[in-house]
Amino acid sequence: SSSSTSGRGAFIVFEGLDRCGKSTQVARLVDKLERDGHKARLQKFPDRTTAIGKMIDAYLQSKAEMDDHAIHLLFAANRWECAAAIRRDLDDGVTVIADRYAFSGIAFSSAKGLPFTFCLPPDTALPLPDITLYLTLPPSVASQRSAFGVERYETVAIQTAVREQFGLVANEVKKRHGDGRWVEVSAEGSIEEVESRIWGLVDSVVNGGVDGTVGELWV
Ligand code: ADP
Ligand code: FDM
Ligand code: MG
Repeated sequence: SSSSTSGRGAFIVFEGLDRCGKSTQVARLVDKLERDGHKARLQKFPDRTTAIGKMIDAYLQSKAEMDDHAIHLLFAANRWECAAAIRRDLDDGVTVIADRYAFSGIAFSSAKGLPFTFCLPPDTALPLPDITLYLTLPPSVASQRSAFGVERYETVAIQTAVREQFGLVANEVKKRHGDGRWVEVSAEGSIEEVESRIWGLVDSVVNGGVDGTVGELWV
């Protein structure tokens, strides 16, 4: 592929409820891009390897309690500590595939009752994803999958509230950045079926369909 010589990499974000298949699909997509000759890197959010990430990990495993506002800001801080590396990689022609991003931050915190006026500002001016693929799966199906319920937030009631907030987040992205920045993808069916839907959408983005410069979220 010529993508690594024809400009910057694409910034592609995957979002969706817990257990909808994000981590499975991002891993397969990074492999596929590399096989096709692209430079690609997977970036998980939260990045649990950093000092902030370890605090987040303890919170998600219910080993630590935290004020809702404080943990929201830690999730955002965890993105900021990765932001420069994402921009650098994109500039170097690396396609960055993120497993969750700021949109999870807003959806989960607002599902707990925090207002959008509090939730959006901390992520302002983070690298703007070229496209966000929002994988959809009924919470009743997701909850049947292995390991559901292990971490905080993994209840059908919370997931249903988060799904409603993701709808509002989608509207915000489309309003501020255009309809094309947020695409819903059905996560129902086999891993291979979901994968081919995703490849169909990602193809034009990685093969030249991005703006010259990386934008800024909410700006
Ligand atoms: P997420 O990262 O969105 O929480 P995962 O990719 O970890 O989801 O998938 C959750 C579980 O469901 C894993 O056990 C995974 O193997 C399984 N899984 C993923 N995609 C599918 C699919 N299309 N059909 C059935 N099971 C799936
Ligand atoms: N989560 C994730 C948030 O609450 N805020 C955020 O900003 C982000 C990125 O953390 F329950 C939640 C969403 C999910 C958990 O789980 C992360 P995975 O399995 O690592 O994606
Ligand atoms: Mg995952």
